[in-house]
Amino acid sequence: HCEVRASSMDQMDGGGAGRRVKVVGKVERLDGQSLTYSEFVDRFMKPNLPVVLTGLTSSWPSCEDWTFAGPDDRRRPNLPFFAQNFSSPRVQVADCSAREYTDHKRLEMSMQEFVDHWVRNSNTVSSSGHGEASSLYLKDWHFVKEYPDYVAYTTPPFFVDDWLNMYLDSHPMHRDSDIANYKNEVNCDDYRFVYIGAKGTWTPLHADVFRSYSWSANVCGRKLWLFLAPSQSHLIFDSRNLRSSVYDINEDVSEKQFPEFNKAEWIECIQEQNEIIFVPSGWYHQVYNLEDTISINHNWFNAYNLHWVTTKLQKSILKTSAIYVIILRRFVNATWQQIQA
Ligand SMILES: O=C(O)CCC(=O)C(=O)O
Ligand SMILES: [Fe+2]
Repeated sequence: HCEVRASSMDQMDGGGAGRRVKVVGKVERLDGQSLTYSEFVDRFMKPNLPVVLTGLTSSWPSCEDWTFAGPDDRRRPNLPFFAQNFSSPRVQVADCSAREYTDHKRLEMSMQEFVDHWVRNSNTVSSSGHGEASSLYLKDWHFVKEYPDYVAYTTPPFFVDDWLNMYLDSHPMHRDSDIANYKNEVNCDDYRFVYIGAKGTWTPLHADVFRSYSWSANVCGRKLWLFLAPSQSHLIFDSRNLRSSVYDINEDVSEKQFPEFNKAEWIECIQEQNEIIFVPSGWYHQVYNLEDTISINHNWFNAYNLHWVTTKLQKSILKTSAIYVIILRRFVNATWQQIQA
């Protein structure tokens, strides 16, 4: 049958006409000030459902310090402030125009280099008369860990029962300042991140690490989220290679490789400035920055999703050990043949 394909711009503008994926619902939005913790547990954390919460960031210093006032009450990233005050020598940056396996190609650069690249690109005027936004997306920046004395935000009460970060805080991995340990240290030590991306940067389809929960707050900017419930996650896997899933729901997804993809029913959300989204365990999601966006994001688990995390870890251990068995068998065979030769 013939289907009109939405361009990626339609998708990124949240436009409906000709959309390619089937969107069947929107994420609920609630005032976080009047929601109680037990309501949050009963309605979202326990049943593992997404929600957007408003009104929880008004006292965050980051919302002022990291942004400029822009038109229509929309704030814009204050990049010089980052270059001046948080001049990290190495930040992880995804190049959203380049795929590497299941993710974007990752680069490392200094904060200053990231800011310079952004400014250079926004000053370049293309034939359409608009600046070409940078395709570089600063991700997984361990901000709290790198700048512990600067209080950028306070974790909303709904997300403080966090065994993952609590555990990692009390079991520091490498505390020496040896540069060789730097990369290892920032990768292992917590799951509290800052993301900075120009309009058009995006995150490919994925479910979060160990099937943890995540929450993500827009300090400024807007994001378009597309979610798939865990009961449907089998629909986005390769029919022959169950380890491989769809990378970009907006591209021409091969029907041969992913025969059930068109059956998937997506839940959509446009997350505005200062709103916080709760991402439940095991929900696949793809995310677009509809404006230049700064977000703060934690991954965590607790009693309500521990079963998701342990099941996932058990499966990964089984898979990894199966791979080792195959490699070991090949090694033994090769060695045996060498001995016989
Ligand atoms: O904001 C993004 O680009 C991705 C965030 C995300 O995947 C998450 O918070 O789980
Ligand atoms: Fe995620």
